[in-house]
Amino acid sequence: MTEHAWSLDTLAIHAGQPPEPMSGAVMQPIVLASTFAQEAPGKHKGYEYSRSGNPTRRALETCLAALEGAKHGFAFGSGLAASATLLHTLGPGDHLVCGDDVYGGTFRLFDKVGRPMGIDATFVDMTDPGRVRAALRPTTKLVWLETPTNPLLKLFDIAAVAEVTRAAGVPLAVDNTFATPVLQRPLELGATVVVHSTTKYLNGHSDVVGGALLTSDPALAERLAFLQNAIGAVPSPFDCYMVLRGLKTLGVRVRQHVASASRIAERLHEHPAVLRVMYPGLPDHPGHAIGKKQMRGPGGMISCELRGGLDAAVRMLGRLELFHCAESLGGVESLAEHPAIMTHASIPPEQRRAIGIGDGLVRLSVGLEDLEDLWSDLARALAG
Ligand code: P1T
Repeated sequence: MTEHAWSLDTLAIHAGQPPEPMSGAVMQPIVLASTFAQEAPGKHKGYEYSRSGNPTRRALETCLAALEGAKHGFAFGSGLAASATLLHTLGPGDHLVCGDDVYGGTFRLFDKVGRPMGIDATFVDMTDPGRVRAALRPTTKLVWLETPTNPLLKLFDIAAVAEVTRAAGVPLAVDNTFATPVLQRPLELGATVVVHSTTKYLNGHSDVVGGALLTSDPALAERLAFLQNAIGAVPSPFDCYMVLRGLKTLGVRVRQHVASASRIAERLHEHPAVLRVMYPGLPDHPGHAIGKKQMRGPGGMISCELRGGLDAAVRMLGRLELFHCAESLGGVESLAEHPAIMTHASIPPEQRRAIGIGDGLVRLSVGLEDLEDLWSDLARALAG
């Protein structure tokens, strides 16, 4: 197959998924086998043991790599399993630089797991790439960013940060979970490796926890292949199948998430109960111009600060009927959550406040329900 010539919507349906040779089945078989018969010791058909490699996982890894324009893909049992495996490319005495606004679990991984391993981390606001340069040390082995960030929806200029990391010879990891490859392709902008929580938009139906790493760097790919097998944080074949199934509609889903979120963000912006709306599609967003440059749409996530602070946020979340109050994002159903109490509780309160995660902050994952139904739910919850 000449997959490289196809557009993303086509790759999402076909990449890594030729019809099954025996029956012609057009959907990938779920190969549950934990082990594979060998003709003679060491003489096998490419699979030995399902932790090391599995045909259903291989199909997913090939498809995800194609979507990100990567040569190599690695799937994991969760987004954090992918991140933890990447963290293991560093060792005691090494240092990493991370964006100041990341998923709470990513902060916790670097702060509470990496530091005891002897890996120091510096968190910096990367809206000025000069701060990344200033934070680099001779021992820096990884620069990590999310854009758009979770939960503040800040945008960092991937190409500008990549220029800094390339000059220093340090790999750049970009967590592309919020944007998806439909809206942003970090490897084309100079990133070394893309990180995903496939739990979110890629699977898209809130029924799988998974993760992935995608890279075209041969040395990093070799190390990741070793670590994926040696650490063993791999996904089940069934979960791989589920993500492959979800991926087939990724393009249409993400375009609709963007269309609905854009309208809701505009309306929230005008709402008297809302102090501030964080959405890259709004012209007053500080990263609006960067978004136009590096993204094909501002995404389906919106954060907003309510005038009434914590009480107003908790009241609003309690009044919503269609939006579920729940962690996670990127599914067909709309979700709302309170970052300070829920997804970012693992960040110390003073640090949360310092970066702008206030007690009145509410994060919305705008789903695929009817736009007017969603708006009437939000308007009712914000009223009074
Ligand atoms: O939950 P898991 O599949 O392990 O993925 C972790 C992760 C990594 N990167 C980003 C940007 C994320 O948002 C997450 C998980 N986030 C949530 C559960 C959340 O509600 O924000």
